Amino acid sequence: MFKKILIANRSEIAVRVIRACKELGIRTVAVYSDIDKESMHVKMADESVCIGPASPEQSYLNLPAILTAAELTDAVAIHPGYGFLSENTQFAEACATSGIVFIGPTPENMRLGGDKAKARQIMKKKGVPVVPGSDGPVESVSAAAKVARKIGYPVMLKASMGGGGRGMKIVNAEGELEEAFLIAQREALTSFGSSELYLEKYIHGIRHIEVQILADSKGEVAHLGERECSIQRRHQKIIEESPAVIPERLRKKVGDYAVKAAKAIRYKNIGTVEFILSPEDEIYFMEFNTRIQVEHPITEAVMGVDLVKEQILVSAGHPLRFKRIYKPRGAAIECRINAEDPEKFIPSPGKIELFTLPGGPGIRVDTAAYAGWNVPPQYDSLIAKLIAHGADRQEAITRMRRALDEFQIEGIKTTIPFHKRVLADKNFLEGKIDTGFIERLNAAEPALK
Ligand code: MV4
Repeated sequence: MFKKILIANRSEIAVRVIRACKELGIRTVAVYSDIDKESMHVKMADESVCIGPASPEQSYLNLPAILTAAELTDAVAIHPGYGFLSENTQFAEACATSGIVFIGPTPENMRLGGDKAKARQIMKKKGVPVVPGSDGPVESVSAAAKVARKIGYPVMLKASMGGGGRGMKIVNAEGELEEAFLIAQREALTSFGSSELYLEKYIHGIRHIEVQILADSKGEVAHLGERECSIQRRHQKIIEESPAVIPERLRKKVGDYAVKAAKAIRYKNIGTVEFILSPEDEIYFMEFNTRIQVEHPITEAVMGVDLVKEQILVSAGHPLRFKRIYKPRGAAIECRINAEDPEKFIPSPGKIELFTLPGGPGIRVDTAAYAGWNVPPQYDSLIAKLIAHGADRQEAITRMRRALDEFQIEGIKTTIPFHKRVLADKNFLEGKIDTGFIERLNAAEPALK
């Protein structure tokens, strides 16, 4: 087993990884920026190294500084968490060059995770369903027009190197195509460093369903059920739940597709296969997420597995454990508590004056925040993840509402009031959700005063 791991991240996910390391008897190294000196992840790690000023580019994205910190402390592996360098192929390759294990998939897996047009093309060839559209990238307006005419409008232009909802454009008719294509190309080039686009039929009223996968270095693949992530706002997930509220027939299908997708690209380590579910109950592959995700705790609750621990074990070459005993138990929901205005969703950094955590049966809070701590404006506004687990969806929701009432945060604004609104909504309670849910909620019932 690894003797020492460096965690190339901050906040709750750094704390989460340190906890897994402690249980495995692995020493930990925290890295931190100037303003994160008093952070919980720094206090919890065995050692810590300052890697630069507050700006992410100069600290948590500072590849040479992080590799130097690993070398100075004799860390034999690096866990990247999520965000920051977690999906950076160059970083994974640089780790390998320095003889350090990158705790994550192979560089090839990561490259394919970044190249959505290529991933789509491979999945189609391997028999994993994709939305009707182009076979790989579309090189020109005329090539796009040809595909669009065949599949019919509306279509969606997507940046090959985009993803997570960034760099997408809906085109309603051929008359709009040329202008949209040129704008999308230009935006893709500035945002992702590549102007390459691909095209898909646009499907309205979809749900976002993703499947957790875990694969060992021998290529054994297990799936750990699905998560419903449709409650999102401008591609930022806000509430996730597991299992998804779908018929058993679809649950089986999406799990099988995910394993097939992972095997087709010889996927290693932890990952997520993202699908969309159409109103007609068609499942389509969307993309690979080649990291541990924010919402992993709901899968942990339902499957009774420590995913970070399992991830570290497979990274160290261990075979998959309990391959046949991943059995779902009950239901879990996660609310992302952000330091944001709950009506306008604009960041609300500052000093936390009071921080009283909820507790009791079925409640988990992943956080690195505490009373007296300053939420810095430089980073993501996620300050806590509240996870409720129950015997069924109804109990998980009831527990979540109870825990949201217990959670007391003062000094900054948080999204807790917004979560309370969603969890009291009739459609949400009936499981009638899709990616348009929050927009409809705000239109029907403008934010409470
Ligand atoms: C789509 C789609 C509809 N049709 N593709 C957004 C995240 C990225 N992984 C895939 N996304 C979508 N792709 C086709 N062909 C709808 C989404 C989508 C979405 C689109 C608009 C507004 C909110 C959305 C939320 C999730 C997914």
